[in-house]
Amino acid sequence: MKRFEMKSAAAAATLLAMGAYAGGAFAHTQGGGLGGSAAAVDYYQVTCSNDGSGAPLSLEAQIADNSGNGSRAIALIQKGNLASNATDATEGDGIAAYGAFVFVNGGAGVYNLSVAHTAAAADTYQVQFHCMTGNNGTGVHTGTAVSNKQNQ
Ligand SMILES: [Ca+2]
Repeated sequence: MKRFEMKSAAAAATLLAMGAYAGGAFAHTQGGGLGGSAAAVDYYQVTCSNDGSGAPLSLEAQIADNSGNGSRAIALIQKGNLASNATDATEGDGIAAYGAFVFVNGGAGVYNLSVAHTAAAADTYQVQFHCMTGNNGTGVHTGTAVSNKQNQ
């Protein structure tokens, strides 16, 4: 377990560096790793607010599963009575190969973003998310902040 944590930290640092390179103010990415338990969940809260670009209407999110090990990483986003589930069609093909964006039209406020996986294996992943001024990820990017609440 200790060994995985060190590898995971190195992977996260690489992901962060690449995220910074890829993108300026619009790059809202979160890299992480899920441990060996199939029940592992990394839980984040993403807060959408008006940063001057406009009031948020939706949060969009997509995930890249960077570990081709038969355990699929998924991202569930939820606010109020609305939820959506992002998956990556091809595991292990690199952090730039994200799955499709999914959307929750929850307006301003706090969205729950949980990353889980389907089997007992060590997975590394990267999630990208943006608060947008239109429904279904349309409009322009607006205030987006993330905090990690659980790291497994
Ligand atoms: Ca995987």
